[in-house]
Amino acid sequence: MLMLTHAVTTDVNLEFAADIREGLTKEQKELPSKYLYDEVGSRLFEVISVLPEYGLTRADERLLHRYASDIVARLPRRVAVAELGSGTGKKTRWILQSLCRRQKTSYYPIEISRTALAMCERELGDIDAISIVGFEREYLDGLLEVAARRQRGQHLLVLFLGSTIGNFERAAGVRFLREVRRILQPGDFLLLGTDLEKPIPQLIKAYDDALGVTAAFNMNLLHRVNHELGANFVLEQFEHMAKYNQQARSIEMHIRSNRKQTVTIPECGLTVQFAEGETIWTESSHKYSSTEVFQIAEAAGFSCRAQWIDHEWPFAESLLVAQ
Ligand code: AVI
Repeated sequence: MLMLTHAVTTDVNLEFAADIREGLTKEQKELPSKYLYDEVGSRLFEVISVLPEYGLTRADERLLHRYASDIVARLPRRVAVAELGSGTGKKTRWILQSLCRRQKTSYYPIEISRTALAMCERELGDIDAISIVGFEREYLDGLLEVAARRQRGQHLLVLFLGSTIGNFERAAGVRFLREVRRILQPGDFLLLGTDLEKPIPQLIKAYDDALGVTAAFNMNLLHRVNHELGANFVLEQFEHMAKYNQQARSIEMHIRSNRKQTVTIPECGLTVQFAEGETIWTESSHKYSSTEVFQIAEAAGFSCRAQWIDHEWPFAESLLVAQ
């Protein structure tokens, strides 16, 4: 069964304009990374995930493929699956197949990207004994709706894969997991994927690849602002930049102005001045140590039942249980 629950229509453009205005009037200009994922951005991210320099997605998939039955064996009998940010759903197949072999399974992908949600439903719709209901929602709103559909005695397994947690500031990541915990019941599970620390040059290459796909992914934000908010960013006058932040243990993506210039964004009623070399910070990707995940879990009201680590591209899959 395939069903898609669309977002309650809010004026998406108004919210986009307000967020862009807020971000570009800060001292360190910034644009929220969630806006990287329009249709073009979602497709570019798919390409990033197969680049030789970017091992994160392959590591995540390797672990899920290799240990799916191990993970499923640790879950209670009656369990429904919700996924926060399903992407195309490709990496979720192994767990769902393993679960569906032992029971009929409801799968609820929660995604703000309609493109990704549609891709996910196409990708996984062929699994026997699965029912898919997609939610085009922010993560917590979607999870609340999924929890409201929970049947008596049914547990939830929440998947938060691909190290999306890394795109939150560290403290905000814990706060987010606490919110997830608040929606869950004791004994529910969270499978959390986290990218682990690795040498800085390797990280720089992963976020500034030779083909320029990550650069296009990042610059697409300016293209989007031009297209949707009538701005006049000249893309050639900006460039993609990846840098490591030692203190935050994160790799940051920025868009750097290569000259002094002025940009107007009519839909935001905004004129923005850029100095030469000034940047717009568009994303942070935090890297973790495997033991740090236990602490984060505990701080958020979970405890870690099991952890699987990929050593080819250090990455951890941690199965957390709500306390
Ligand atoms: C989705 N997220 C975990 C990716 C990451 O690695 O932080 C997004 C990304 N940005 C650039 N490349 C990939």
